[in-house]
Amino acid sequence: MNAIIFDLDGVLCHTDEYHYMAWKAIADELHIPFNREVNNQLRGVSRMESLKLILRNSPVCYSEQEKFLLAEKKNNIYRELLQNITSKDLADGAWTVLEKLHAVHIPMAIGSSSKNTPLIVEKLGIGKFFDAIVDGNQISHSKPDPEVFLLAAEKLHQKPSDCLVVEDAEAGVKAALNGGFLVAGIGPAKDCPNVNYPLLSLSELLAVEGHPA
Ligand code: B16
Ligand code: MG
Repeated sequence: MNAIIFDLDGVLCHTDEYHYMAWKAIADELHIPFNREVNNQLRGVSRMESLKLILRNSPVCYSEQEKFLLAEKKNNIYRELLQNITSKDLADGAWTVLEKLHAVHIPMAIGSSSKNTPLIVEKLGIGKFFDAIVDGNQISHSKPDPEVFLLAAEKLHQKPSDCLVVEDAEAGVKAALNGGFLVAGIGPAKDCPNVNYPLLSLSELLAVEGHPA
């Protein structure tokens, strides 16, 4: 393994909780049942795909224009919640792990479905650790398509089989496996089928086999 590609929401930070709060506000307004279990199915899935999954539980048929406005409304609530995040909102151990891997010159990238990645990275102050950042603004196919990770590997000048993807979502694990990457699963993705490294914490990355840190 030569390089590491990190998912963002749910791996490096817990903005997944803010996604939940924003979608819950929209679902409540539309009287659609929504809970953390449904929210977990949205991990790693693009904004519009997430909305489609939520609207499956509604008897109402929404036009494309209405769906666009609902997604925009959700994003405005989400971005409002993001305004106050700082490096304190990083996942446990994330800063130390990034600092240590950076110090030993492991090429690192972010591979996220989120179009809000630039704002989140800036608020967390972690941009300096990464050689490449690929997000929802640069891709046409969302996870489980491997596009986001393939582009990240290309930017790192690495073959997929030489990169380890760190993911918290089933869609993300599938994307990585579909692209021929090694995968470390954390949180809900720890128990996904075919994960190469189930992680209880990010710091376990420092002990991954073939890793020079
Ligand atoms: P946005 P990741 C994903 O980020 C989130 O897990 C998912 O819940 C969200 O719908 C998606 O980004 C799109 O986010 O609305 O900000 O563009 O886990 O791939 O880093
Ligand atoms: Mg994620």
